[in-house]
Amino acid sequence: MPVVAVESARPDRWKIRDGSISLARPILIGILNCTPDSFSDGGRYLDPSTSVRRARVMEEEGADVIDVGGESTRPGAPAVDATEEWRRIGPVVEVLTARGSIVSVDTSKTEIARRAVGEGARILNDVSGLRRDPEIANVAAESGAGLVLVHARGDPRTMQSDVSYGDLVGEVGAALRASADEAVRRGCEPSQVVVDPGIGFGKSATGSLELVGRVDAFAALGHPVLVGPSRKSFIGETLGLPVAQRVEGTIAACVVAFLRGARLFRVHDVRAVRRALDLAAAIETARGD
Ligand code: HH2
Repeated sequence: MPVVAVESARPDRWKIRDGSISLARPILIGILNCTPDSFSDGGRYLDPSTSVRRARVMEEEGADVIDVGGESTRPGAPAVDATEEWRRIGPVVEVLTARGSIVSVDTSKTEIARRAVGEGARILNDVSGLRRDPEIANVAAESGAGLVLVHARGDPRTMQSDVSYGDLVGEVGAALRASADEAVRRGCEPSQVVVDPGIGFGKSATGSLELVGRVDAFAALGHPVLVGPSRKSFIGETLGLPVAQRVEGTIAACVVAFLRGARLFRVHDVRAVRRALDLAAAIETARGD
């Protein structure tokens, strides 16, 4: 099914809780996984004081937002209950919001979303795109939080068991359109909603490459587009490199996505991606785009 543009204008701001973020320059979202089992940084930021230090470093390197997560979504990751998820992220969210960071919380649970906005989180990042717990959209609507809706097929335990699609870009675009419509139906303003094609979430390596190259199709939906290629396995499979050596691949994916219309980038290697995207943006400006 073709992706149909319903709003032609490219949004230049993203409405989040208590304000908005200008999309005039690329927005970097630094990844803070307070998990024992995340695929590239699992176990490194379990201690709240270490997490807060890591967040500060990412902000100094150019992160605009810190995305805090307490449940790994790597393929095959075990589920975590809400009590454990909050135990991992609650103290970190509390300290980061108190010191003025823009905090996003990476969760698919309404209960965690509610507690997070109660502690001052300004963005909710739902990797299930409202399929797991659609009331997250009600929490965004009530609080004014920005809402990132990610395309994923299946859940982390099953998502890599079937990565074949008839028309990958069309199916992902249609699903994102449906998720965004559901958010609006539950009271969100369209300007709160960001869409994300879900690189690696139920996608083959080739599929992930295709999604990065076709970001323009998702930008045509009329919501800002976020991409999360950071250190993911499609880079490893394409270049034959382990997780620790995927920074150049991450940069290439972010720059290509930027040129196709992505405006938000969820990454581990903030300094390197910041420099690359700022240069790409300067080139686009010099071209007059
Ligand atoms: N990818 C991951 C987690 N959250 N959120 C958005 N919006 N987009 C993504 O692509 C995305 C995401 C998975 O990566 P990571 O956090 O590095 O690993 P893990 O899930 O193992 O914690």
